[in-house]
Amino acid sequence: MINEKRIFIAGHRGLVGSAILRRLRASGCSQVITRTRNELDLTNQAAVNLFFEKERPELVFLAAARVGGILANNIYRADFIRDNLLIQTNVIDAAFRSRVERLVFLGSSCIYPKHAPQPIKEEYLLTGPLEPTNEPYAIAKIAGLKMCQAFGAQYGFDCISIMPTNLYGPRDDFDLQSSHVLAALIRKFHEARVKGYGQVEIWGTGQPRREFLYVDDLADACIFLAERRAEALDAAAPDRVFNVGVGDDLEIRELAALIQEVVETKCELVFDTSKPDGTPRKLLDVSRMKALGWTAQTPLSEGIRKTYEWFVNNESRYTQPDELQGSQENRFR
Ligand code: GFB
Repeated sequence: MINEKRIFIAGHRGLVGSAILRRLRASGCSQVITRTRNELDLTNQAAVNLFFEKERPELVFLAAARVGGILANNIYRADFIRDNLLIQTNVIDAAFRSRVERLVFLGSSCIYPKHAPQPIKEEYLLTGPLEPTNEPYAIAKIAGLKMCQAFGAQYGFDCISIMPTNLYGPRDDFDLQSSHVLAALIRKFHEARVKGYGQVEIWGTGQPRREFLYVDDLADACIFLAERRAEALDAAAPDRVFNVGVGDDLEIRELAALIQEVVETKCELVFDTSKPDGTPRKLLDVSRMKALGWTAQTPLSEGIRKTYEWFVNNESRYTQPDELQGSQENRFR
């Protein structure tokens, strides 16, 4: 049980980190360590080393990352590869040096080849070219996963790499330039309803298929894996990589219809095909998690409803300039 451990969540203000924090607090963890970006810059190696030497966490969830949707990945290519390589290298190395007992690294399903057979098994990693729009981000995440495996092989450092499918939920990024599709469409349909717009713009053809996981389910999977014994993890995944998804996907145009229903707005969908589609399909094979006894619990329509509710209650953050909107903080998980 991890309740007694000193746990550091890197990236506790982001979508994933905040869900892990909620989940740990709910299960009575009393020694959770967090730092804002102002308190600890994870791209600064000396500061990260000092933090680990002083705080000596026993378990680390590495959920800090520069993240974004298809457009942000494609535009800020240098920032995505640099910041993610720096953050994860500093944290993994410092965790190893300060004798952290276990580190859980958060990756992404975009590490797999663009045209991987579906559903995507963990073994398909590095078997083909990546999707160009997010190649720098994917390369950084692959490096993180490989670093975890290498530290495990050479030094026996206990790491788990989790590859979640497309995520959504409370504290998602609703800035239309940097967000992922689900949050973007919630905002677009909501604004259409409130302002009476007759049309909503959908990027691309609407035909790509995506799988969506509610972030609290991912947090549950992270803690489920963090609590498993090393032998059980090795037996289930000798490479220590675990896909986490729901096992089901849908077309972007179907997602749009679902969100439209939740937001209760009627308007025409206009497809902007000057925007990229990205990878045609990205459905994860989740048999490793299933074999361990874990499955996602939140149906998509319920997750969308909860996320929409959160958005409405926190809308002012996204519609007025404040400390979140447009700042780097919101784009770091
Ligand atoms: O969620 P999304 O940005 O990321 O886009 P990816 C998914 C699909 O939705 C793409 C379409 O085909 C988009 O063109 N889409 C339609 C929209 N309307 C919109 C919109 O208003 N906003 C956005 N953002 N998309 C990201 C990667 O890929 O997925 C990251 O770039 C990461 O590296 C993340 O892996 C999970 O699924 O295409």
